[in-house]
Amino acid sequence: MTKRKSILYMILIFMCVTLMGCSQEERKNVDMGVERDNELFVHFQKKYPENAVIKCGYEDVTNDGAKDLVVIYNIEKGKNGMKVVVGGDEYSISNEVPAPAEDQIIKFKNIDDKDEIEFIVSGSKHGNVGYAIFRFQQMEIINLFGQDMEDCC
Ligand SMILES: [Ca+2]
Ligand SMILES: [Ca+2]
Repeated sequence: MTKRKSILYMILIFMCVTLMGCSQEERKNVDMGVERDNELFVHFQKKYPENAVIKCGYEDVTNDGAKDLVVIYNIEKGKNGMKVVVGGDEYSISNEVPAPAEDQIIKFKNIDDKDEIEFIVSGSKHGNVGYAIFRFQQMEIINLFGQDMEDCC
């Protein structure tokens, strides 16, 4: 009876550990906004190994049919940046713009219903919330409109 019980405990512990491991892994993937084996993601990490990636958005921001990757990453403590990794036959990386320090969200919406899809980035810093609307044109991230971005970046 004790042996059976201890085996049962071991199975229970094993199941708990496995389940916890799974859910943590899933949460990580959801948080990042892209699969970790995404080629554009891997390309960015290889090129900038010193910049830890915080959040990504995977969408065709150049309007050429190939998906691109919007990446928010850490530059130094309390300071984040954003770049676009342009997909297609050859990958290239855009200019850098400031990104929110915490709670980053990247959303895609074609706000003027034409040409490139726009992306809306929001976030906060010490409870100060801000957001900005960007468009990607001529290999540059263009800030179309911002609200309190300086307070959250
Ligand atoms: Ca594209
Ligand atoms: Ca547009």
